Amino acid sequence: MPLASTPVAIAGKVKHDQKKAIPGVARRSPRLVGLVALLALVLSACSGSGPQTALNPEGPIGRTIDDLWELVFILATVVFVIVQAALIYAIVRFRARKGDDSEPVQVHGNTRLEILWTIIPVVILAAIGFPTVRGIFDVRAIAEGADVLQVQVTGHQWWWEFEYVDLADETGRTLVTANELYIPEDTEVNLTMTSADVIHSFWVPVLAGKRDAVPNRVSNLTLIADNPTPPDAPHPGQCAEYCGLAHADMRIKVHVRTQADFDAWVADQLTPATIPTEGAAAAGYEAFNTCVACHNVTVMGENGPEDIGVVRTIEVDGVTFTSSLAPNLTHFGGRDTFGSGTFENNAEHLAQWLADPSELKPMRPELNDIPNGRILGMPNFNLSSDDIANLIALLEGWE
Ligand code: HEC
Ligand SMILES: [Cu+2]
Repeated sequence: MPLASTPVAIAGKVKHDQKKAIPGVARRSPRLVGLVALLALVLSACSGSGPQTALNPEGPIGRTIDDLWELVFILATVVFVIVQAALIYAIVRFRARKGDDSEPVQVHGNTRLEILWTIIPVVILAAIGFPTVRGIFDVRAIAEGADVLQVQVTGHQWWWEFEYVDLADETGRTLVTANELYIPEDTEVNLTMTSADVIHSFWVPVLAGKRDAVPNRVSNLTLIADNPTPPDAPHPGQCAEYCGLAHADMRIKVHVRTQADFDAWVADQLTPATIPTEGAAAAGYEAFNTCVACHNVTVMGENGPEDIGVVRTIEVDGVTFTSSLAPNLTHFGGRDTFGSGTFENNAEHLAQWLADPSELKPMRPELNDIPNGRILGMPNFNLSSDDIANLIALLEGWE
């Protein structure tokens, strides 16, 4: 907003003062001034660095889409310039002159012209149409094969759940995480998606186009990333289908890693959390009793890994999706962000979250319907400041 409002403010000022201060152009053509102001407003949208852009693709699928856009843009620009030049030439060259009322040459029914201006658009549309159709097939192809990383995605109001269905520990527990997706570089990743509630849309512009995640349906999207991302700069994305109150805060971070780093991340994620035995974290673990009504955590129990909390699934078109009530917190401390990629994961934000979640991210927990698996946000549990501090110690320790 601040970017966009500046040129308008300046333009407004010019308009008010123009009668006294600026003779010439501004007085004679206030419309021209308006037009320049509008252009400045539109162009100001192009300034600054927007990492969430489809114009700097970071993988072959994003590039296919960007190449198509560029082709259309170049052709459209050429057509625009030629048509405008011809138009301006005709206006100037054939304008009515004083004392000359002779009828111009009439070209109606000129077969050669008719054929020419039919063939030229056909060629232009074919030049756009063929690569577009091929691009649609390329982008829609579902990645298959043993080398493909399979990730199941469940969209929730207002966060994303990821399950790496082929990556499991020795007990068969699969890797489940939320909002921050890790993928290896240069690898085909097949997202198999659905939604637990309303229609969402998975969109990470530098990697691929948008694809809806629809309740009771399965959809697929392929991601391929060229290079690892810096630790503090994952590829940003967000839900691209309006899905209610916190739609704007339903973001995605995609961390791309080398294969070795990815394998290390997987091994770490498949390690259960430890049950703290002393200090603030141990007290936090007591308070955590309330939390497992919705959240799941895999801890190392006496007889090996066990879940505190409930693992919920839904079946869609023969595919079983993990569909939890709330994000898995087993490795919460290792996430950079929370609240679906919206808040930096630090003690200050966590304290705010635990004190009043809806104050930080607008949600509707009063509509929660846990028995039917429908959740519209995390309630305020009126936790004491001691409980909050202890829970923070617990969660930040679960890296
Ligand atoms: C009624 C269900 C419910 C209960 C009980 C619950 N939460 Fe949540 N919690 C949620 C939901 C839903 C979200 C996801 C909100 C979002 O981002 O849209 C969430 C998100 C979180 C997150 C952020 C996770 C992330 O990666 O984005 C943390 C941390 C968290 N809860 C901690 C707790 C703690 C600690 C307790 C216990 C005091 C608790 N929650 C109890 C529903 C619940
Ligand atoms: Cu959404």
